[in-house]
Amino acid sequence: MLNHRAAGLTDAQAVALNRWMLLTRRLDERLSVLQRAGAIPLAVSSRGHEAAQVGAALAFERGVDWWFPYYRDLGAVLVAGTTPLDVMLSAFGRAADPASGGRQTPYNWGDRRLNIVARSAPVGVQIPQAVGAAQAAVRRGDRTVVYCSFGEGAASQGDFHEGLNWAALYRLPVIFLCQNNGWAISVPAERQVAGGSIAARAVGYGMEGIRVDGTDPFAVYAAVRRAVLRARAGGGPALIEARVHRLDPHTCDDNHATYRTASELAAARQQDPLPAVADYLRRAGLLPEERAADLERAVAAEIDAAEAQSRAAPLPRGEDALGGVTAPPAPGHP
Ligand SMILES: Cc1ncc(C[n+]2csc(CCOP(=O)(O)OP(=O)(O)O)c2C)c(N)n1
Repeated sequence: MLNHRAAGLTDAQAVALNRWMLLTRRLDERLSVLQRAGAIPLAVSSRGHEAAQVGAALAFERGVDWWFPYYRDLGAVLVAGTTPLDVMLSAFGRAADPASGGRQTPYNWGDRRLNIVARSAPVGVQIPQAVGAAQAAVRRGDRTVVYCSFGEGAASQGDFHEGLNWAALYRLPVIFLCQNNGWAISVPAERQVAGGSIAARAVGYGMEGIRVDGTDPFAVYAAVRRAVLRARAGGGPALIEARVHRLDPHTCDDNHATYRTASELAAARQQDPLPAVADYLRRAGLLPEERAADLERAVAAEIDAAEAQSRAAPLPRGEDALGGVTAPPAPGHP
């Protein structure tokens, strides 16, 4: 693991990074339990992706930058400002859900207050949208950089190629983060990624491509931070491929034991970023055991409160069911 100071993080920032990763993991686990209990309809696990998501998201500026995350991006949207309560309100389909008022499938993150733009279900559609937002930022003359994230499966879509071409052509401030977990549901990367590397494609577009160990949050932070600073200074986009492991099935509706071997899964679990970062901080003297236990308790309490508040929150009104999901209807339209 890269030394956190070498990555440009203070001790306090490294400790905070670990807290974001833990919050992501524990919230994710709670959502899975709630789904299994029949309390919520869907769980899309981010387990194994936390280091890539949190490390990358911390390199951006809240309130200035724009976010085009994908469904597995729980860690990124938390860092962007989404609270566990917002996540639970969405999971329980409550009216106060900031993404869609409880009317969109959960995990389609969105929040106007935080510049998080809701995506729709086809994979990769957020890529040209993110490029458009970056172009708008340049035209407005503001200093926004855009976070655009997706899996390697989405990188096989036409939207990926169009988006990267346009972003490079106009040197737009957008960072493309490919979280490569080697699987698009049950299809292994070898069967749908030509050339074997997503990052290597960047050369063809004339932008920098970087491959980084997505289980090392400090290495991801350093790589993304450098790209963000360059993009903010007018240096154009970058494509960052973070190699991660998907520790869970694609979603709660999938059983990966039917297409992954026990030995592949066991090897992936050996590279779980959560214990690795906690261990790094403990050895650096930044997270003594009693503080780690306090942190677990505080995170659990935050999640308990979010769940209880969401369970008690009102559902959307039936009269609103046919209204716009992410925007009010255009004039003249119902
Ligand atoms: C255009 C399109 N094709 C297929 C699907 C069905 N689908 C949903 S998620 C997914 C896998 C995408 O894998 P990847 O982009 O690698 O991300 P991961 O889920 O592995 O994080 C697929 C095929 C879809 N939503 N949209």
